[in-house]
Amino acid sequence: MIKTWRWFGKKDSITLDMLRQIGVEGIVTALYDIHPGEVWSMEDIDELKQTIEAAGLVWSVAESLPVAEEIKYAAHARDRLIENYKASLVSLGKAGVKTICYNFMPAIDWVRTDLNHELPDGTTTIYFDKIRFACFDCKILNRAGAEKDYTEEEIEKMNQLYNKMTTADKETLIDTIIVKTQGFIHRGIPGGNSDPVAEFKKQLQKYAGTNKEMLRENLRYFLRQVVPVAEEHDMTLCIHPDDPPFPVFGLPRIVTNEEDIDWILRSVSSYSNGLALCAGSLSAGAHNDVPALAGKFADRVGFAHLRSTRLLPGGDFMEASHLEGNGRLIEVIRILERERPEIPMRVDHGRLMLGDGEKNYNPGYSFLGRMFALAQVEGMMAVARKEIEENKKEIKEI
Ligand code: DNO
Repeated sequence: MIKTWRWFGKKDSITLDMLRQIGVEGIVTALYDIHPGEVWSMEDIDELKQTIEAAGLVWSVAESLPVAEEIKYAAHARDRLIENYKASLVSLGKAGVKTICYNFMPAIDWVRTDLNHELPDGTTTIYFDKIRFACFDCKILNRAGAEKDYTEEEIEKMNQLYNKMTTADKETLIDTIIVKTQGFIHRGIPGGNSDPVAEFKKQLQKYAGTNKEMLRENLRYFLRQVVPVAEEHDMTLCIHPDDPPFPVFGLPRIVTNEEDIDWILRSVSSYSNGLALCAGSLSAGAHNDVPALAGKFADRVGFAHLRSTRLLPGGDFMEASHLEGNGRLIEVIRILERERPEIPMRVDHGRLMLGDGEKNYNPGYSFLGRMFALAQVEGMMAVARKEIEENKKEIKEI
């Protein structure tokens, strides 16, 4: 697979020159200043492409070309916004950026409750704590009916924790769940960050009455219009799984397991309707066997996110080392190196280590932590390639 790296544009303190030195081959990036729903102009795309190429690299993947919320909840404006999406796709296609990653998570992208969870070795990682999450959901957000989503035991633990939380703890939790993590990927939660909790509530309300079937239909409606454009320009649209792959905030989720992925890939049967196999997101669901998913959907995987999570008691999970955890990356890599050696892959969510913490990197997107993970993944890729070669030799000899 092609070794790519998520780079946050010229504002990123990690430079393209640094990436070339560590063996990165392709860049995964986006026009971060453009609001979801607005058209990516040819001029802006070209400028970014030239910056990347001047550093001796290529722009491999646009991640994300975000899908406007109005498309997800089927507002009147969706047709106009889908036209905008198509226009951005055409320009990306003309610029030679052929792999597009997007998600269809309502209202919120990835969710974590702690961005600096300390590990015994002194590094830190990102963490999802179910009880802390329940504090945000039931007490801070005060979502109607939220308590129904938790067991009695969980509610009791939540009350205990909430009573101990200081105002600063509550602010940090708000910042972690809906400001910081959402801020650097899609310019924050829609509506702005002046009163994030109020804005987020408004956003959730837009989905009142939208169930799983309806959300699926809204995705199909979108795909039926954009996939033909992608086909025409020889592009692959890769849907990113929901992170975490289980319901949050009472919102429907449609990219959580084998059945969901199967439904999506069949809903518009085209190689341009593909999957971003995020081993990390899928691994946070105990129901998912990630290597089995990689095997089953290999021919439709257009992009891979390589990371892994460790599932903990009580519904918590955290990022595991890339060599461990429920993502079982070595097995995933063996399959993808055999079936899809031409696709881009990137490591995702490295730990903070050796001074990364002082650098103000985006959560999950450290330099040294990700570089370390990339080295581990490269090692696994080298083993997988060697095995494939040996296997070919053996077959010839027979
Ligand atoms: C989190 C990322 C996601 C991903 C988008 C793709 O770290 O993997 O934000 O980029 O969901 O649309």
